[in-house]
Amino acid sequence: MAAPSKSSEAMIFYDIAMRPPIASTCCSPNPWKSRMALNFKNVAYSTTWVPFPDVAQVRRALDMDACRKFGDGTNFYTLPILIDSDTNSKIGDSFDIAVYLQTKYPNSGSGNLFPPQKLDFVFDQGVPLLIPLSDQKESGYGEYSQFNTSVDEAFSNHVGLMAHNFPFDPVNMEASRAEFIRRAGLKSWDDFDIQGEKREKLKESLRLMLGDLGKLFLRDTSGPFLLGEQASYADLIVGGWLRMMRVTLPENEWEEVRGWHGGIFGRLYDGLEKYAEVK
Ligand SMILES: N[C@@H](CCC(=O)N[C@@H](CS)C(=O)NCC(=O)O)C(=O)O
Repeated sequence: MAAPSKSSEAMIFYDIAMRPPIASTCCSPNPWKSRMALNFKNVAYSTTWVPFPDVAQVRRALDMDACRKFGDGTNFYTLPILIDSDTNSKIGDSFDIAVYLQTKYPNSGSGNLFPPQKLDFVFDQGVPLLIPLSDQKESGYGEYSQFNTSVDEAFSNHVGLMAHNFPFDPVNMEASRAEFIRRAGLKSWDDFDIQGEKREKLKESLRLMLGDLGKLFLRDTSGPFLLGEQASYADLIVGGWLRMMRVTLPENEWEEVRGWHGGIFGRLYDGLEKYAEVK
């Protein structure tokens, strides 16, 4: 693996802090995509952990525009952000971060994040999302960008299974929950607790969606990744959501998910462990 250059040590990666121990509770899918991309490229960086209620303020203080909007059109300030003082770059979207890393470090670490491949996963059975996704931008990696949007949409349609278990830090739990309640237009935190028949239905929908997504992983079964033994950013995109599910689903359900469809997603999760170090 290529050794990180001295200048790259200046990179700072911003993620959302959950309750201690942070390294095992962090569960935001988009920051996870970037963490795995940084580790894939084997570049040096440090993480700045931002308390959930401070995300907007931190992003604005860095003089960065929002890359996402709420349903009512107001700005939704998000992480991850990557700051590279070496090139005077501030990047505030996980897909842009992956493209930036690929451009700056084309051959480092595990190699190309964007090897050519067909990523024809379409998710079209969902309901409109409570918070719309970011618009896609021209990146030169259209197939990956489309896949990122489809995967985000597919998993976002199932966050109802995960929200109630969000591991907020006790120091800001009340404010964090209040913000979730406000966004969802609900009355209390208990309203996020989906149980019984409604939960089983949503779980079945998740299982079917993963079955469709899993078909792409059956084209090359020589390894856990879409291209067999060679990981790419597409695997990291799915892996970010697997990380969220591992932390926020009840343990027995996470074990079920790992085993669905012949264990495709359990194997993917395990295969990505080598890029999952929290630094
Ligand atoms: N398109 C953006 C979306 C980023 C995003 O939605 N980040 C979420 C975490 S996964 C966030 O920062 N949420 C802050 C909040 O909910 O207040 C990206 O890929 O970076």
